[in-house]
Amino acid sequence: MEGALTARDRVGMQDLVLLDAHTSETAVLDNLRKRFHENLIYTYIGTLLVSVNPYKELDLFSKKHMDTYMGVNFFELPPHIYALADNVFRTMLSEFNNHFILISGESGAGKTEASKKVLQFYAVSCPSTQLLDNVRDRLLLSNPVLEAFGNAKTLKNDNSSRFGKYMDIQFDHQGGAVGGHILSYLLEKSRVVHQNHGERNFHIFYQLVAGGEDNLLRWLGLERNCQKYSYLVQGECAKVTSINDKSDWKTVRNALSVIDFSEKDVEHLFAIMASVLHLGNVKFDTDTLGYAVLNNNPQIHWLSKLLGIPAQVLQQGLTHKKIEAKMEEVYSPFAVEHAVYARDALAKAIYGRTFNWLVNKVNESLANKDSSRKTVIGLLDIYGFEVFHVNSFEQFCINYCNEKLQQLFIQLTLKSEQEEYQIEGIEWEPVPYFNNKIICDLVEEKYRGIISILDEECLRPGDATDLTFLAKLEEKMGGHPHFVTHKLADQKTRKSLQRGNFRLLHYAGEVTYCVVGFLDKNNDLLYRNVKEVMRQSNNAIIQNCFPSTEPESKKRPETVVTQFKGSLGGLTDVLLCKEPWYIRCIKPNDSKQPGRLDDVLVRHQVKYLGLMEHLRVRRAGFAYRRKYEIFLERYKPLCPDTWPKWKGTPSEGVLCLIKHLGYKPDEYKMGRTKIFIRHPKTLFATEDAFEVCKHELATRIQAKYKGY
Ligand code: AD9
Ligand code: MG
Repeated sequence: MEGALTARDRVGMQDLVLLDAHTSETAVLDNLRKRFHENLIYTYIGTLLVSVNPYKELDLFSKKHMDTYMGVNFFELPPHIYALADNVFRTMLSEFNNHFILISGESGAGKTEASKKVLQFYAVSCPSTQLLDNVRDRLLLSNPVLEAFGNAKTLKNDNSSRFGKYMDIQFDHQGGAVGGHILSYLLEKSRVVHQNHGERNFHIFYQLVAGGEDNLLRWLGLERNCQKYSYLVQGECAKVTSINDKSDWKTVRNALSVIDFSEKDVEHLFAIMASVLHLGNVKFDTDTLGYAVLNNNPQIHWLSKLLGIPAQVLQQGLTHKKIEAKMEEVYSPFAVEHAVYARDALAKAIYGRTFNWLVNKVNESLANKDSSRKTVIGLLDIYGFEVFHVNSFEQFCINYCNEKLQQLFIQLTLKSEQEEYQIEGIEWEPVPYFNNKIICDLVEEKYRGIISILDEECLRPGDATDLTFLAKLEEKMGGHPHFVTHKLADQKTRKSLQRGNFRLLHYAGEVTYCVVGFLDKNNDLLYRNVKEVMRQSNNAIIQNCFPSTEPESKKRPETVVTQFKGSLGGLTDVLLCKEPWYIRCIKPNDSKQPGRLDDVLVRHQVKYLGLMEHLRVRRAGFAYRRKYEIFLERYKPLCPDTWPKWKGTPSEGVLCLIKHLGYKPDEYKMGRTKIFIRHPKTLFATEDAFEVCKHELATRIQAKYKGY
């Protein structure tokens, strides 16, 4: 019928590789838009999954959907996150190796939701026993717990991850999920004491105040009113329409029980949460000499009760600093400003350390006791790239982390893929791409990068301030193409820059950072005597978090950003020894609205997520490659007349085998050590034939032995 739209016109291609040969960014954008408006949020580029956040519940994630995608060849059904999860799972089972799924995209793009969907798929669909049901529940329920303590409402996302999370799901030989392990990365602790306008503290506080049972709140000395707590009201948005703190409280309480938190653990945990709120309300008076004093402070009473520390000791700890002079200990009083700083530092330390305790506790509960060899699928869900009106040290760390993940993606896909063709002697027209290594180096290069300069200022005694740090940056980085100072702002980005700020041209866009607080946050100092005060606590979690054995070495502890750099390096090592899979998440609009796709915003993401380059490499390249020996070993039963008599090299064997299977010349290429297959379909056909062959063999054997 003339003028009628074909299904393909309407819903676009499900794999971008199938678009016309010289695909433009506009064509990719059009395709994503068409699909988005048909509620088709998933699209492939080969085996990479692109996911556009629908900002509404879609009927795509039922048990029925899981069953549909379980065990079906990847390209047979419409793209789905379950198809990717299933593909990873089956590859792991057949090759008995380790994998990870890198989920990336900016804040609010849907990474955390995606990682939950993958986990749910494994928990529900994998073979299970009664014993494993227990593990499954714990895996699933670790999510609401960690989200309650590690996520918060920001201006970008009502449930924004404020820590990085890498989770290994461990499987046995049969594919049963038998355990898990979580690594967490740099929690944004500053949120405990300060929130920007329109943002909240971590969810758990609001859940406790809204949902905590009357007698619990009474015991904790809390009122059922967030407005009473200075740590909860700075953003002026304690209530969020998309969040039901009361019912979330019930979920979290139930989850804590399932993952082995004893009643005592729970009691101690919430005593700590309440203590943080009381601490925030501690107000200091000034004595006649101008020093901070605490007069009849009701908060001290509650802190003393909940933490099990004498009120006197707490009072002294919050208003004095211990100085060791000539074999003598002297207590020097704080000015109010200092006392407030020490109080906030303590609140952050308590929260941050309790969060780490929580992750360890969850890990104990997920630990698999059986020592036989397991394979794992890792899920990486980290805070996404973010740009606010004012960006500080926290955004600097988060965006640095995103640069590192982008670098990993580039290394594993664009770079290594093209290098492999070269090594294997496959004819190849190189695809150019932007390598963000230059930005990673700008941030982290030894002795010369921003981190080194920041640390140098943090460790320099004397007059180092945020502004001296900035001056050093300007002096040393001024000429760098991705660094902008206020002197050069107009030339490089044509946007002026205020004093006290510097701008980085990140792979995902430019971000202006305000240096105020960089030194303090990076030092993250906690006065030694405050630690000693905490050690007197009879709260078991606090005892665990402030152990008396904590080394008080004379050497300065590593700064926050250097620790973070180290842990990201460790993460890269963990990932590099596994087989990678990718989910690239896209945020359709900035207003969290369903059904709206902002072209400019999405085009920008298509660009910086490297989708075009990935598409070009995929299209020109080969979806599947395997060493000749492995390929031959798996598929030679398909050619029973030739084997086991065959004599020759593995590559000759593979040639003979694929001739037998009828591969056409443009479907494959023979490299030095591997066979490269252009389309997954070719391989899937071979896999299907292999399954049939296995089945026939099994039937024949059964028939043969029937008579016995
Ligand atoms: V951040 O970097 O942690 O700030 P994420 O993790 O990328 O960010 P998140 O997964 O939390 O974003 O998604 C943001 C919100 O979008 C969710 O709270 C949901 O309301 C919404 N969302 C995301 N994915 C889906 C989905 N598949 N279906 C429905 C979704 N809603
Ligand atoms: Mg998230």
